[in-house]
Amino acid sequence: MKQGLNIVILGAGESGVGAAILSQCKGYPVFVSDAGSIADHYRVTLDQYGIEYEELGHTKDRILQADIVIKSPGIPDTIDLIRALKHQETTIIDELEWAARFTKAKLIAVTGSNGKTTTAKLIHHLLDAAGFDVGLAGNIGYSFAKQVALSDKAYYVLEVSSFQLDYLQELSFDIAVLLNITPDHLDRYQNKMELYTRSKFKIIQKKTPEQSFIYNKEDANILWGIKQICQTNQEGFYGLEMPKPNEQSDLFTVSNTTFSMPKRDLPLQGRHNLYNMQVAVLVANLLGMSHAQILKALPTFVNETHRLEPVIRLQGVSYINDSKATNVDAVFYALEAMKEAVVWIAGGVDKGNDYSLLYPLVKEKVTAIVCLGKDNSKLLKAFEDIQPIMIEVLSMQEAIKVASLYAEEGQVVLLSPACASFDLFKNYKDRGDQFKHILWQQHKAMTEGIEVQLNIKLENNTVNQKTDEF
Ligand code: UMA
Repeated sequence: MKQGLNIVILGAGESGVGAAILSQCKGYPVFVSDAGSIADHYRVTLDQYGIEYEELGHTKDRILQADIVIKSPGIPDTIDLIRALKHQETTIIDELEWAARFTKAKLIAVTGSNGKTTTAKLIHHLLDAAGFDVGLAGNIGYSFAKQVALSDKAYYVLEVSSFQLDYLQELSFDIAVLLNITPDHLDRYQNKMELYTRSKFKIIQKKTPEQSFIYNKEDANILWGIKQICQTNQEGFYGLEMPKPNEQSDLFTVSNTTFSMPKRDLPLQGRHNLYNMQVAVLVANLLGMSHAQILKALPTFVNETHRLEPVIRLQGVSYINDSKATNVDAVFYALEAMKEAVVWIAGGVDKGNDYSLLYPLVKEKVTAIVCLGKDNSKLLKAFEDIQPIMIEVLSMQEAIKVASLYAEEGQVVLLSPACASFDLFKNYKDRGDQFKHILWQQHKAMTEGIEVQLNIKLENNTVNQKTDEF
């Protein structure tokens, strides 16, 4: 064991257990503390590695002895223990920062309010298809620390949430991507966009001139951040822009590169995805992938479920699962992408949403709103003047039943909640899976002879079931 560095890990979920394995493998004495009960599979792992831990409470005295505390991202800053650690100036870092100390890999970090998972996966897919030794980690899949400990790679694509960014200190990324900044998680940032924006900008706080920064050059919050927060010159900055809504060209092009390909060969639809694909191509280009390699790899990308996922057509009505849309901006792009009239299933736990951005699209496209949440008061108030048909429900079963009553042939039922899910569901995946499962049961129950298109992929992902988007 290495002497002299007393490491305490707070939280024994994916992040904490990964950090504990890495610390143990590198010879550091480590103690894991969890306020709740530790999930069985994580407890087994801690036992296997002989890592000391406690659960059902944090022993404050012991934790305050730590030289370094590695804090799981889901633990709020406001708990007493974190306040006490900060008060005595104990170093608190995120698992990403800890893991990065033990790898020589090139790091590509992707953050933003929307599109991070898709973009991180796109970049990973392009590099992987071209034969790079590349891992995908961060706010997705197995923790970065665990991968560094057990199967280190030459490159990592890291999806990075603002909770993870909050505790970055020295870490910088070879390529940092800031996709967009729109209101999200404001409950964690005292309802202040400035604090949330500052958190996002930590992604380049230690950037060197050789490192690259890709950002949306039309995003007002990002432009504010570049002006107010960036201290240094703008070497290695690459601004991209979202294609315009009326953009007619059949060609997909990426500025800062000479890459182009026919839009019909692209794997994803929607303006927001054109932007995400531009970012991924630019990253691949910066890392030396040839146009021929990108041309070959991009069309074979398969997106995750729960993102504008067409599920089924029943009696002429199309059902679309966009359960991952847990903020207003994501719903904006979902509604924008709809060509037909929409019965919109929304609601859940509001994260400080300002729904006014959606008013024009709701006026234009939405024929009824099904409010699926325990407390729908904010949603009801926001839309009462523009949509007279609003029905409150308390289960997915009811939501589908009501939506199908209001949806007419040729229309769409869109589950795109703009809210977190944990009032009625385990997480957004559970919410989307229930939507798909009920539709599938309905289809089975229906008599033969009705035209049905099926596309159901139920997930069975035991690792990192997102607790939710907060
Ligand atoms: N806990 C304490 N003390 C507390 C509060 C919680 O010990 O005061 C314990 C809980 O009992 C639990 C553990 O902390 O056992 C959970 O920690 P966590 O919530 O940080 O969850 P992890 O399993 O470690 O997963 C975290 C990220 N979770 C969050 O940010 C909420 C995962 O992102 C990430 O993939 C993982 O680290 C990787 O290392 C998930 C997520 O939902 C997918 N992210 C949010 C989002 O996408 O919107 C930000």
